[in-house]
Amino acid sequence: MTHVHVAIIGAGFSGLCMAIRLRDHGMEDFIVLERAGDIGGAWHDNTYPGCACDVPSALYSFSFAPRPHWTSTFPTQREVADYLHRCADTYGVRPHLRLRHEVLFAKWREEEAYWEITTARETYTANVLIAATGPLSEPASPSIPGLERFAGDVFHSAAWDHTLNLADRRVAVIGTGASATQFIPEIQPIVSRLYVFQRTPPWVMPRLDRRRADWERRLYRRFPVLQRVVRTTIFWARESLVAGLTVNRRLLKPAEWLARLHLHSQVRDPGLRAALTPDYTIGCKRLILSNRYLPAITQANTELVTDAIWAVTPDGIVTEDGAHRLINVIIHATGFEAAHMPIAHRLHGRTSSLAERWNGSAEAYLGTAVAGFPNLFLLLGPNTVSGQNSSLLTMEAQVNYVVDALRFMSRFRVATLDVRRDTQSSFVADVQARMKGTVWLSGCHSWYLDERGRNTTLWPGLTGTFRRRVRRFDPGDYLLRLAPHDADGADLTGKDLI
Ligand code: N01
Repeated sequence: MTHVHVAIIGAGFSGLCMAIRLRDHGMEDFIVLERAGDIGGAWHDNTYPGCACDVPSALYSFSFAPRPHWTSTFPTQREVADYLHRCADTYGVRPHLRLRHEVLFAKWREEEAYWEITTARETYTANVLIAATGPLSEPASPSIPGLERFAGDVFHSAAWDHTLNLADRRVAVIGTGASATQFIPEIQPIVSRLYVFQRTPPWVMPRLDRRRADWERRLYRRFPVLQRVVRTTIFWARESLVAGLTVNRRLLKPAEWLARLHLHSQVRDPGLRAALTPDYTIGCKRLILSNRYLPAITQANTELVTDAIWAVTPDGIVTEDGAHRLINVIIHATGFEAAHMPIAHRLHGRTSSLAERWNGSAEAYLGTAVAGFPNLFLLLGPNTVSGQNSSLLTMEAQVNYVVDALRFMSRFRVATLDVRRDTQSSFVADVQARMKGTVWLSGCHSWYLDERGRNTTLWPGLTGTFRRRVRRFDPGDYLLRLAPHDADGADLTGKDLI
């Protein structure tokens, strides 16, 4: 068994950021365990046609690694993946990567004060475990009666089957979220028939995208401060949405009018328009930015199906009104297990797995630490994702917090850190109290909510507020145990420090 000081699970944005920051602070005794054959996380897995970022490129980079070369306002999946590869090279992370090392099980060993981590290849032990698996790592597929008997092809948008030629096929897309609305305009012109199965219509806003001119990119390269100004401007423009999302929903009305105008200008048929009009407050579910989704739905070879799916037959889909549509390919664009953090089933702390501890509703102090799970840190854990801004900003602040904690541990020879239960409870109570009255709890069903109807995904406030909360690691929030020997060699095993 190999022992390392720190093991990071996941080589997506947050795992790579963590690795880069550890190296910045001279910590080299760590590994990054990644189940895929390459780095990138969600940006490695999601390669569907039209896959792109819906956060402006100026914001979609690490603050310490701005990229002047983005080709447009919203970068494509290929560009983002390429950016991450460059960062891995520039910051010397590659020697730490352990690809195809899916973490199957990790158990906290109390006596040894380390995590024992079983991967698909090897078993490791690590003093500290950092779960950087992200909210969008596990695709969610619908369970529809008869699906297993379907004779055609079936795949999820997050595992696009590029070997399959969709030309002249009869294709069903289940779901109308951010992924579906990006690839539908790409496949609509080539398929013979496209059935879009919509359960809830999304609010769609214009996508203000444009290519960056060469001179612009040269300017950003020459004067990085300009890019920082643009980044800061976009950041604050997005932060200004918080008042409408969390305090006064009337402030969201202008956005709703704009979305209605967009729909009106792109869809002429009143019946189709009605079917595409949401009946919930804008912002309750993730907003869609697209200029091409609605026009694709109006095309002659496309049908928007709003009747619920009843069953799948070997050659098609039957809806509850009894209609049977012949289909060759089914694409699940049904999103991810975001609220459940699937890795929680595999992490076993002092007395239970994280999933058992959470019992259907995730919670963590600062979205980062869970009582009873010593030396475990979560990146982009419960209630950290930004509803209005780039979650990279949240994640970077969390990474700095974890680095602070690790430095504290090594400086004071702390063997274990376990967040205080009451600290965690009062933090969670505060977050959930502030969640009340937000647009995300205004009645729609979304992936932000868990099975108990609690929003355990988003941070209910300004991104800047979260960043301030995690700015400094406070040892008073934790129960600490010292390493076996202090600097003078005295045996301190098991002694509480604070
Ligand atoms: O998934 P979603 P996504 N039967 O959960 C429907 C990020 N992202 O992959 O609304 C029928 O949004 C479901 O219907 P309903 C982004 O944060 C980012 O599209 O629940 N339908 C919905 O329409 C995004 O929010 C980028 O009623 C079913 C759809 O499937 C997140 O990923 C790009 C169903 C799922 O939509 C997820 O997006 C792409 C069922 N059983 C994605 N189950 C960027 O640009 C679900 N649905 C950064």
